[in-house]
Amino acid sequence: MKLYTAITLISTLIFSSLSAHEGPWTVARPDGHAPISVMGDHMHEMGEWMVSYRYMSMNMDGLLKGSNTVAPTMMATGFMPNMLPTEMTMDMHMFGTMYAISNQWTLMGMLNYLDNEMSMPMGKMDSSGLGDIKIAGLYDLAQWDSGRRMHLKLGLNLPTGSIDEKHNGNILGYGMQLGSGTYDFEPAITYLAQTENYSYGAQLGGILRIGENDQDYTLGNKFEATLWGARKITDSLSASAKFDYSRQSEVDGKDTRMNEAMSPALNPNSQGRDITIFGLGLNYYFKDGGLSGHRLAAEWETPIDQKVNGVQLELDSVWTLGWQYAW
Ligand SMILES: [Cu+2]
Repeated sequence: MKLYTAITLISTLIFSSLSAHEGPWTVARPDGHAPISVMGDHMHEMGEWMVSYRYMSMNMDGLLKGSNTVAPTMMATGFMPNMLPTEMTMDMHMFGTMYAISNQWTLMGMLNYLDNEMSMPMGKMDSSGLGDIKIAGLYDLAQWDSGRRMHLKLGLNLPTGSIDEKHNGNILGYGMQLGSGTYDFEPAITYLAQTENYSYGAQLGGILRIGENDQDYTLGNKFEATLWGARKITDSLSASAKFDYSRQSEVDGKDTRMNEAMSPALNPNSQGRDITIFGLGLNYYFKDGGLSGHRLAAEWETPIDQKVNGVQLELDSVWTLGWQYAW
């Protein structure tokens, strides 16, 4: 219930006619960009370029069955105790670029490098390498004079990441693979609003997998809703709070190289989750001087509610650090 109260509160803030500022929405302030974990939140003006780098570190610890903590035993989980994950870290390096071909369309591309590590009583395993490449077009839907605007994202995930990652010759679980193996359609709609000292945003998006990969399985489709608000503290610094709800279904089909009875990591029904995350962030915008056009941002996120499909590690925290430069 806490969640719904929070969402109602934030929605009210966004949609009520709070003293919106005069003139169109502007990017030229620290909260002109969303919290750093939000993708495709802003557009550019015709001819403008942006490059960005994000480092994201996700930490998982302890086991959940549904929404309850479970003991790492055969009895409680139905899996071999020595093949139950105890912790996992996923580090991601994300390199992005944006270019506005017109005032209506901004194109973006993102390349990820992943570094995963998972521990089980039988040992540690890791995988690393290029992930899936994402391309997208952002289309300006509407701009109002009172500091509001709305845009659509049409994104495509290209299956460049490996789904054949192994450890000592054995195929690693779904979560340790570097890509989905499928072309995925990633649409989103984003609404932005600014007042003199505050800004708000809402984004609804999803991942729709197209077909199955060459191992005859499809990762779950995903739905995601994000709401954030930020306070401009100075002309260069803003602080943000964010709620993010996402739901991803289990794997459809299965990778026949994996023995699904051995470990939840190898089980198609122990993938995907319902999760609500709360995040706190800071954006810094270099307005003038030699670093004009550069931005730095940091965000820390932690779940307030999660329910996994089957048996899975519990998400503990996510850190995202980012640099962006537009010209
Ligand atoms: Cu940009």
